[in-house]
Amino acid sequence: MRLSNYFIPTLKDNPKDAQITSHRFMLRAGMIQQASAGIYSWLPLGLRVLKKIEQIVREEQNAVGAQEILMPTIQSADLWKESGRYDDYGKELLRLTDRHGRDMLYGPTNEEQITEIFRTHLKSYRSLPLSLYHIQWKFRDEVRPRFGVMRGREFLMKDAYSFDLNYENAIKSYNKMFIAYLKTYARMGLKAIPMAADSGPIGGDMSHEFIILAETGESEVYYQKNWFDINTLDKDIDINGDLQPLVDSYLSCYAATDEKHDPENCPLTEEELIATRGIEVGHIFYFGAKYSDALNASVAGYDGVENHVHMGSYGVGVSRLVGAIIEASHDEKGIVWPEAVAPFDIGLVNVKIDNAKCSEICHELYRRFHQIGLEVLYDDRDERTGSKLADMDLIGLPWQIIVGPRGLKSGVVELKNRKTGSSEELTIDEVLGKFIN
Ligand code: P5A
Repeated sequence: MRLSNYFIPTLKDNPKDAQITSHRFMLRAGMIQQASAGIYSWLPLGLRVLKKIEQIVREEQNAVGAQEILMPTIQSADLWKESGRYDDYGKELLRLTDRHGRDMLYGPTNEEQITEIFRTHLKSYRSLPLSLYHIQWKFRDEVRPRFGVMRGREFLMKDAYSFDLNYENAIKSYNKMFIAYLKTYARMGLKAIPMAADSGPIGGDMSHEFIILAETGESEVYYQKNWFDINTLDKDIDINGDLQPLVDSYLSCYAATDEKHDPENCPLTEEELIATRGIEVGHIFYFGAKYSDALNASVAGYDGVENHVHMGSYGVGVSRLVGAIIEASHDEKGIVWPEAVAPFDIGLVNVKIDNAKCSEICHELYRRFHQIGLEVLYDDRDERTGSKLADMDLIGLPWQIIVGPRGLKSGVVELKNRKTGSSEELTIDEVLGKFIN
């Protein structure tokens, strides 16, 4: 992509109303634009990151056998009246009336809608276990939308729903998601701690939030000091094996959100406990037959007797993750994208666009990287070098290649690693070699 005609409306100065780093950098890097309170348009650079995150989430859901569907954003209020949540959900639920006077709502979550799909089609235990998910916009009329995409009113969520015949099988489905979540966040370069949490308006008596540690997080959290030494994620977990011992080993390490943390009964000494803040990037729930009872979703069991299915639901804050990753990975100059979610792999800076040699080398590098499937953002703008380099640091692509006339005289370009800041002078072949191998 050529920066000269790519739509990245970067800002030189800090926007006044952005209180936290990720919000500031997202606005300054031209990733999003506020449409109204807590509602954002995603501009090209922001949308690229959102799509990369979405794809990682999708791959890890598929890997545990969940099947992708797409439910609508607008739902009929009737189902919510059946479940009882139409009255319970309160002012966060955006209620609408269509031209026929029918009550509708913009979905804040989809437990009712999915239960309706299930009860229409599935009647036998032979269809179980079943997990379905979608990645869809949600709306919650939050009292205090803030921190940009972190607490929006409209936000993108991956929500999965599991259906099982009994408690034992439902816990197996829960454990699969538990491990899938740890893998998902690790792929994005994040260290997420699963923490005992309150289940709130979703319900049920077992739920875990996945928390990224960050001073700017909205949640107060408590965890065992050596948590990260004890818990390392093995890449080759057999997802179809018995996951209970693994999940138990995670959960045996103390970690709780403030709703669940009880200082009186905490098993740790003051030295062993860390009290800090975190960002909730996911939340999983087991709520048994709460919705299947209310909406009468049942299957015939092995003995022919009807059972209300046991359900769980599993949320990932996809749009929140864009902000959370920036909170976890930035410096004073800008964003430092982990490679897996970076909007482009390489930023190519042409220091002097009116120098024929510089442009020729840039074009050649651009073409060769494209051939090997790497995404390059090519800064071919007629701007001062200083401001081009500052923009590249702000945008935060993992690698920068800086092509200037002085280096080319001795046949080299500069390759800079955004994360470490280290840079080396390499010939064109050497640079290509770094990425091809
Ligand atoms: C689980 C999936 C649910 O809604 N029903 C379907 C369950 N859970 S949850 O905890 O309420 O939300 C799941 C994740 O969505 C993100 N999130 C938000 N992101 C941005 N702005 C918001 N206002 C917002 N509210 C929730 C969080 O990451 C949360 O863990």
